[in-house]
Amino acid sequence: TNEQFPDNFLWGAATSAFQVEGGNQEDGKGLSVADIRSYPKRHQQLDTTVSVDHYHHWREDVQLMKELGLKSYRFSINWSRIFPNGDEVEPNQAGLRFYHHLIDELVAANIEPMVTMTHFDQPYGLVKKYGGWVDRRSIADFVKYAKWLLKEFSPQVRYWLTINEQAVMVLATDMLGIDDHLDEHTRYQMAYQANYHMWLAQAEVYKLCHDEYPNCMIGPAVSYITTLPASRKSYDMLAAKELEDFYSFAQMDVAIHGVIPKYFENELANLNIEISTQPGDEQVLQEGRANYLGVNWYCTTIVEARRDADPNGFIFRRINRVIDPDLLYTEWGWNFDPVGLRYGLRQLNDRYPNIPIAITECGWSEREELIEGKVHDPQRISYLHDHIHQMWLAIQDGVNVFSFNPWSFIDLLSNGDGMEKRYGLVFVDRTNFDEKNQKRYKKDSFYYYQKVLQTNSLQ
Ligand code: BGP
Repeated sequence: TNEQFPDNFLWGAATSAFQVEGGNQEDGKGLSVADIRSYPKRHQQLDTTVSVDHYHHWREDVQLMKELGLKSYRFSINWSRIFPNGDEVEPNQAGLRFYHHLIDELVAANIEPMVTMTHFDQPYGLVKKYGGWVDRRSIADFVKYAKWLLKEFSPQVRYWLTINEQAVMVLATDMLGIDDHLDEHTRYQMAYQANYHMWLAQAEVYKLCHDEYPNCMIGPAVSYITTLPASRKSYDMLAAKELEDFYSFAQMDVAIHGVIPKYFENELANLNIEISTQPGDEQVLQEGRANYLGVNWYCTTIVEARRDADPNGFIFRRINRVIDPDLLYTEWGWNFDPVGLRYGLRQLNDRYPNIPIAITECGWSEREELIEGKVHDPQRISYLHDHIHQMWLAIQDGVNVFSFNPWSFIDLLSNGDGMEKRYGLVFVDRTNFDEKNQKRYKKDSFYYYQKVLQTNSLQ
């Protein structure tokens, strides 16, 4: 095949801390929002005390990454390993040590670390103390944490991602530690205030990073759900655009342009939400901008306008999601629409010309079992093949994509479905719930991806 990738293309794979590590109270680690959230779901093996025990298998896992031929690895640092309650002045040395060991091992293996500062895991201590991101004090606590990470790890880590998918947390408000029993308006009021604080906190960190660590790249990891109209009718097209702008592009517009877009403010007004701000905030956003985008891309969503809806109602009440009978869907309703990736990347390049893009997540989920030591996952292989092909075409179109990280390197806890919904290239046998000695097995997709990496081309 002649679908060759650029020489220095960063072929990676992705995970996040609470989803793989386990050891959620070891070596001084405090509990995070993710840990608290996982407890009621223990029956689905969504239990961060064990996860897939990467905390004790990291050496073996890096060995597997080497064998796979990874050029980079996207993972996250567990905030409450470093600041157990979030408000300490000095970091927890044992927490820093774990990541030093991991990063040293990666660098020795020539694997470029791409590090997320927080992936759904604010220290629960901050939620108890002042309500977490909802409170303005969270900005200073995040900036302090980010400063420490940059200082400790920036010589080895050049690619930083600040906050993972804040739009997801804002909609699933319990991921911010907001009480589920509150009425919807109160929860959204709190969540969008939290969203605002996350924007300010990241702007400060972008600026700090550019000023003090000019060799680093830093940006957000955004959930980009490319949104398509169910028909060519103008009202469906507008509905699709409005949803995509509000959910995905607002996050990127703020990170890249440093201004909160008017369409976003209008939606908050539709929800009767008022954000409290302080003088100088606009300047903070303006002065702190990302210099690349981490884009989590899985599928498209197809929407139609609800023409009976209140035109001044919230965007999610102005649309219906539509299932496309021509597309394949996972059991959890995520479609297989690879051309959507090329189309989405083109849109990003139109909106943010020349901004480098890392695809920080992209993957296919299945319920899977080990059969005689093997896992056959042909659907994941064709997902990878077709998405890599469309990404290659987007690069030919002129889009600056420099890295691709399938979700996930290894089986891990899915946010809603624990170990029942698997994404990994590596299978983890967790049939025995409390089993610490979780064995790893390479799936068929591991060998497929390995070939792509060896040849630096589509296979
Ligand atoms: C993204 C998150 C990941 C991951 C993935 C799959 O939203 O950044 O943490 O879990 O989606 O989602 P799920 O776990 O719900 O299948």
